[in-house]
Amino acid sequence: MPYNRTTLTHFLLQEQRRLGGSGSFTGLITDIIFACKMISHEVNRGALAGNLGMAGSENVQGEEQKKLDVLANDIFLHMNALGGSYAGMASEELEDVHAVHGAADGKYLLLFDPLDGSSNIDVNISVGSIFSILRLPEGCSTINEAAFLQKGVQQVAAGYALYGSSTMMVLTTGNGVNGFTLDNNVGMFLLTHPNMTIPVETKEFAINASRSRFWEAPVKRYIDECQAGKDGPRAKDFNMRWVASMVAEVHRILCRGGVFLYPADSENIKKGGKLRLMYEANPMAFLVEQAGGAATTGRGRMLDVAPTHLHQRVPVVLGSKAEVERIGAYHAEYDAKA
Ligand code: AHM
Ligand code: MG
Repeated sequence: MPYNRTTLTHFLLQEQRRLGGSGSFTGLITDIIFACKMISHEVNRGALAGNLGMAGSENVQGEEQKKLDVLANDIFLHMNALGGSYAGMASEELEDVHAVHGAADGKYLLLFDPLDGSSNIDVNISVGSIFSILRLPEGCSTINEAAFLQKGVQQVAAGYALYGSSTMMVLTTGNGVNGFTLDNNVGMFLLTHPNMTIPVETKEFAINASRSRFWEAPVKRYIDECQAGKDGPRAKDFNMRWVASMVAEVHRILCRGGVFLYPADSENIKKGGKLRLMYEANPMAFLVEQAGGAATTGRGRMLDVAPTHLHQRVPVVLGSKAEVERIGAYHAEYDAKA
């Protein structure tokens, strides 16, 4: 067993020393680590613990909640209130923001999707937790929605836990991206994927092709060109993946490149898109940029989107830089002609 590896806690302490500041990444991340270990355990026990199936309730988005959605949300809320770093939290599963009682000194805000990709829970396919950390705005004394409405560029840290064939925590504090694998025997995340970097070029795309009849022309053009392979304008064959778990898709892209699209289409545009800006798109965009990739809405950098509401949805295009830029150019060409 490789006990010469760096633990996530030691990695955070090193980062803190390197930055020389008084900010405590360890304090901010420690409770997230606990929460994700607990969720990993519950996901892993699955049917044995009676964790599969529906909870019989709906979240703010009108989506039916799974038992594990509710359990993961409760774990995140409980664990992250304990350390006192967070003055407030917001979750995909909660309509309103959650003020942390007794955390008057909390200087940060935590946003999370406690269990993303939950359509995969009952069929034992990878799911994950996504989190984004913001500073509590200067002088803010009331924890309300306005306090959370900050652009993605203002994130202090972001990451995800992937509950896959192994459990991993992938994290950025604005200084690259590092991946840690949970060693269940000792209950610690160990550094296994230092300096994760997305290759600039790729031959792999991910999109829910069942929605192709709703796509806008630039998205259709991009996918058609990929599918035309060697004989088409790209002059190379592309492969396709769709896990329907954004965490798993982003993890694959961080490991071997690729591009992921959940674009606005003629159906989902009524809601602004499918994925949520504050606790899905922004943290993933921060990670992807820190790994040398790019993340946009198709029409502008994701991290520059000015949020208007907590559960706002956005179109998402992220991954290998050259592909994301190409998709952006196709949108710009199309818009210029419109
Ligand atoms: P969720 O937060 O309700 O699980 O929804 C988000 C998920 C993403 O992980 C994934 O990319 C997408 O929804 C899959 O959507 P679809 O069911 O259209 O394939
Ligand atoms: Mg989600």
